[in-house]
Amino acid sequence: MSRAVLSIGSNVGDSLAHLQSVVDGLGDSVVAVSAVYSTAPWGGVEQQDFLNAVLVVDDSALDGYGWLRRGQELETAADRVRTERWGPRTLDVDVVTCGDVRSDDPDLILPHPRAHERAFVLIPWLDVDPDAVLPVDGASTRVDALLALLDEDERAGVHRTELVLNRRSR
Ligand code: PH2
Ligand code: MG
Ligand code: MG
Repeated sequence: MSRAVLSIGSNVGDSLAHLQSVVDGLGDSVVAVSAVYSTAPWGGVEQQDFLNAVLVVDDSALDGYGWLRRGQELETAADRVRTERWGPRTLDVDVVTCGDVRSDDPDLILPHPRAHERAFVLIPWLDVDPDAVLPVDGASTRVDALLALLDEDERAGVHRTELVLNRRSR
């Protein structure tokens, strides 16, 4: 079994459709889908707000690299162009955690090294797993506690929307 937490985001084109393409593309592997959030851009690049969501996914055939590859395939299918770091994008699929795997491979650092700083990851994650835990600097920490440590400004930039990602019936 390989259960992973994915953060998905978009701020170019039909962002809801791009997020939905991930849910559709991962099909039966999708275990849980958060609400969709409108989020202020993180990282200092002036750009449009994002739509963000978090998925819990499970597939015994995929390890962390497998999830990374599936995410990159979905980004390519959404015509993702790699330009500016932390800049605008049609679709971003990031592996936040993959079970208890820790990796310092620059191509796939696990857990995601900046997830704990990002309200746009932590808030939707709590939707799908209110007891979620994230190792930070080697110490397992509750995600709700990490969220409470963030600046109020960071949390205030994340707004739940009425938009919904649909899991197709099986
Ligand atoms: N992704 C980035 C950079 N900044 N900001 C928000 N709000 N949401 C994102 O998904 C995001 C971002 C690069 O991956
Ligand atoms: Mg990202
Ligand atoms: Mg990414």
